[in-house]
Amino acid sequence: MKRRIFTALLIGSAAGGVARLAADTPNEASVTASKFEFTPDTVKARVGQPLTLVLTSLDRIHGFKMPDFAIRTDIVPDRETRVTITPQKAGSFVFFCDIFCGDGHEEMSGTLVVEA
Ligand SMILES: [Cu+2]
Repeated sequence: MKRRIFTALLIGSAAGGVARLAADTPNEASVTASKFEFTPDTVKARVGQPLTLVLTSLDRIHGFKMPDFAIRTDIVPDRETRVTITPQKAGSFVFFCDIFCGDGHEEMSGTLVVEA
């Protein structure tokens, strides 16, 4: 019985979260790093809408660099690294791994697609 009430509360607060999205609670996009790719390698965002990238690694430390947003961080295994951006213009912006992680490192990149 107690469990049911708890579940109802959870759903209630989740619905509240959705309502707040329209205001300024960041949307979230999960991106997983592994040798030698980001999954997904395309992330969508909207102009003026905050987006939190939730970065995780499956194997080793990778880097995450997105020069157009002046962002760089490590992505450490077994840890979530969260970065919030608010794009100010539409376009395609590259992100890539900037920690040498092996033979395919140079190919390890992705694109943030910002729509108006
Ligand atoms: Cu790398």
